[in-house]
Order: sequence, then C-alpha cells, then structure tokens
Amino acid sequence: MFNLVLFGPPGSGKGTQSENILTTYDLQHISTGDLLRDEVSRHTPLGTEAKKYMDQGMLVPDEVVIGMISGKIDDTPDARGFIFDGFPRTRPQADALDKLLEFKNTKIHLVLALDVPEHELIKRLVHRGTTSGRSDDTEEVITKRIKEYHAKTKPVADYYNEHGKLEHVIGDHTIEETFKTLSKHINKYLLPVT
Ligand code: B4P
Repeated sequence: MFNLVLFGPPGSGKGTQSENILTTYDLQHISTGDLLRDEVSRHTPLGTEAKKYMDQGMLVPDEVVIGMISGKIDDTPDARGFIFDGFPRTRPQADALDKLLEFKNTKIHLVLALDVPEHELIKRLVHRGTTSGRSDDTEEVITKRIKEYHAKTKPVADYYNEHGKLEHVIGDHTIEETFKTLSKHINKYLLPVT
C-alpha cells in the first residue's frame, strides 16, 4: 500500500492534482473538503456544524474531521493506496492519521507540498468563486483561510520534514507541468497503471 499526502495552502491545486494522480496510479481519494461539502449539502448535523466554520474561513474542529476519515479508510480495505487531499491540516490530525494507519499496518510514505505565491492563490480562488457557488471563495474568506493555513497547517509540513517525508513542488506552473513534477516523485514508490 502507498499513502500520499497532498499538502499546500488553499487554492494550491490539491484537488486539481488529486484527480490526475488517482487515475494514473489507481489510488483512492480522500478529500476532507469534499467530504465536508457533501455533509453540508445533505444538511446533516455534522454538515450544519462544519458550515459555520467553513463559511468563516476557519478549520473545522479536529474531532469532526478525524471521525470522518477513519470510516473512509475502512470503506476500501483492498485499496492500492490513498491520496489524502487537504488532510491532515493540523498537528493533532497528523498524529491521528499516523495512529489510524499504524493500526492498519501501514503509514504515510510521501508528502508532496505544492508551493504557490499568495497573490496567485487569491487570484485562482476569487476566479473559482465566480462559478463555484462556494460560500468560502470570496476574497474576505480566502484571506482568512490563508491565515488559518499559516497558523495551524504549515507546522504539519515541519512535522513531516522532520520525518524525511516532505518534498516541495512548484505549484504555479501549468496543471500538466505540475502533474509531471509530482509524478517524478511518486514514481520512486509506485508505477503508473495508465
Ligand atoms: P478544501 O476543499 O480542501 O480546498 P481548497 O483549500 O479550496 O483547495 P485546493 O488546494 O484543493 O485547490 P483546487 O485544486 O481546488 O478546503 C475547504 C475548506 O474545508 C477549508 O477552508 C476548511 O474550512 C474545511 N476543511 C477541509 N479539510 C479540513 C481539515 N482537514 N480540517 C479542518 N477543516 C477542513 O484549486 C483551486 C483553483 O485553482 C481551481 O479553480 C483550479 O482550477 C485552479 N488551479 C489549480 N491548479 C492550477 C494551475 N496549475 N494553474 C492555474 N490554475 C490552477
């Protein structure tokens, strides 16, 4: 089993790149953003709680997110591996993920961090906001999301770096060029299936 964390600030292209990676390498995709938006759209109690945070550009509490992940990993026991997209976003989430994977006799093998300048992140997300209908894609909320990233999420990269698992990738090239660079790193662990 091969487990990859796609790391980066809001709008760095984690979701975009995950789509290419999961088909090329036959991995299962776990996006906490997508899982939370699904809960919101179905008006579940979890979704109603999560929406309060998401609409303000804040991270959803750790216990809510960690609970969702555990079930998702169990859904596909025969998976070739997982892409964790947008998770972990805090140190407690990283610790919880390590414990969950250890319990399943596996681990995080590689963390690929997409580096994109802040002005480009804002440009991309404001542009997406014109079509996505996402309530967190307004300039005011995007600025708060980037602040949350620096305060709570960036330390997660230091944690993986200390464990020798972190690689940085330039994320403001084209989608295709960025995918090629990501693939070079993944190919050291896993061969493409397509
Ligand atoms: P997420 O849904 O995870 O996502 P994101 O930060 O918006 O962006 P991503 O990096 O995936 O960018 P994308 O590919 O879409 O989070 C949303 C919210 O959910 C968070 O703020 C938080 O409240 C909550 N949440 C999620 N996970 C959580 C967790 N673990 N703990 C707590 N709370 C959590 O790309 C963005 C845009 O750029 C797209 O329009 C794309 O087309 C464009 N783009 C991508 N790559 C490009 C490129 N190379 N060139 C030009 N444009 C590009």
